[in-house]
Amino acid sequence: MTTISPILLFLCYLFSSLSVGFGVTNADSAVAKVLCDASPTCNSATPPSTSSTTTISDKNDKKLNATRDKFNRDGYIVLKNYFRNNDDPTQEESLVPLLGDDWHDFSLKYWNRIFQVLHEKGHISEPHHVMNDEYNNGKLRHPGYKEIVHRYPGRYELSLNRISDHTKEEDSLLYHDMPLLQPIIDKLEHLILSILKQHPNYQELPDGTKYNLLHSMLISAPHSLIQKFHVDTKHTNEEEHWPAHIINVFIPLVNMTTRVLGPTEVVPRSHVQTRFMYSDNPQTRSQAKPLGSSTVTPLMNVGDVLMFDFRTLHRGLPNVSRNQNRPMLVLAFSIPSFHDKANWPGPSIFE
Ligand SMILES: *[C@@H]1O[C@H](CO)[C@@H](O)[C@H](O)[C@H]1NC(C)=O
Ligand SMILES: *[C@@H]1O[C@H](CO)[C@@H](O)[C@H](O)[C@H]1NC(C)=O
Ligand SMILES: CC(=O)N[C@H]1CO[C@H](CO)[C@@H](O)[C@@H]1O
Repeated sequence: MTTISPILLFLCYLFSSLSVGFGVTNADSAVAKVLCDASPTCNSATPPSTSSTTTISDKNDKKLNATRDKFNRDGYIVLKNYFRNNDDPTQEESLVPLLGDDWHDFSLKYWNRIFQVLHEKGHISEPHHVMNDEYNNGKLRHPGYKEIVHRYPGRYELSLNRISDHTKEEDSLLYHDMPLLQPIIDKLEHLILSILKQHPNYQELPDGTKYNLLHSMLISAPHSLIQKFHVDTKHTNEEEHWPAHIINVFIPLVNMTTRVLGPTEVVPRSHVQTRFMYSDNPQTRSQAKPLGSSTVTPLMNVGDVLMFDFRTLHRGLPNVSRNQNRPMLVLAFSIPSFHDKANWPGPSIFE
């Protein structure tokens, strides 16, 4: 306890996260509590409300800040009815039909199309997904293509980003049938920016780019297997905890109110510990192990949204449905200087 002051804040954050239950003892929690009490900025407790004449924009600002702070603290957030606009019927219409009908229908059509193209191009022997070794043991070339990545047995991610040097052939991929994306982005943008702008390296580009966006569909087929807990990116700073540089936004296209459709499980607050995952030092690395701690599995309807830090441990649960694909729209927003190359390797299916 003698040399902590320069890193007080960080330790404090770390300990308060650890207290969620990565096997820390009560004594550790007591230390965390003391450290937190010693620093006024330690906990992200909501400041006491000061004004009785709050304007609407003040109120919205507070709500936004509270959401952002919760995201920072837990590494994820679930916003129920986010695309429904129940609270403010005077605002733009609900986006539920766009998601539950248009995007849902497109996801199934696109899924069939991409397997058909894989077949036409000689990459797979049948023009549709079947659960057998051909797909699950790597014949759909591991890890996949620019257009489709096989993330795990029965679990595929279909990119919707057109590659810049796209060929005429790519036009056969139904991009022209893609439903509107902009209203969904518009709805999310304010909150996403308030999170990304906290990053020390956040900088809007001279051309006005405020973030990079990758969009895709994550589709679990019947019989998909349970994934291992994983993160989607390394930390940008391994010396201390920095705010998120890239955020996953999971938007269900079907109601997922039971565990039957293989929802996503996350480990709250694990985004802090995962900084240690890639350390060369085994002892440091062991601090990254939050497995066995409590997890959450948000069950979402169309209209809800799950947002999580790419560094938060998560996994897809198995799909016990025999006849229904589970499609999700996935938007990944990052600070302008960061490009997520790691998750989209591979040549094009047209090469
Ligand atoms: C919200 O957070 C921003 C940035 O941290 C801050 O400048 C602003 O005063 C906060 N607004 C409210 C109402 O708390
Ligand atoms: C999804 O759940 C919502 C909220 O419970 C409900 O209003 C809607 O009808 C459900 N949609 C389907 C297709 O079951
Ligand atoms: C955990 C679980 O129930 N997984 C199931 C996913 O679906 C296949 C096929 O229905 C089952 O064999 C698995 O047990």
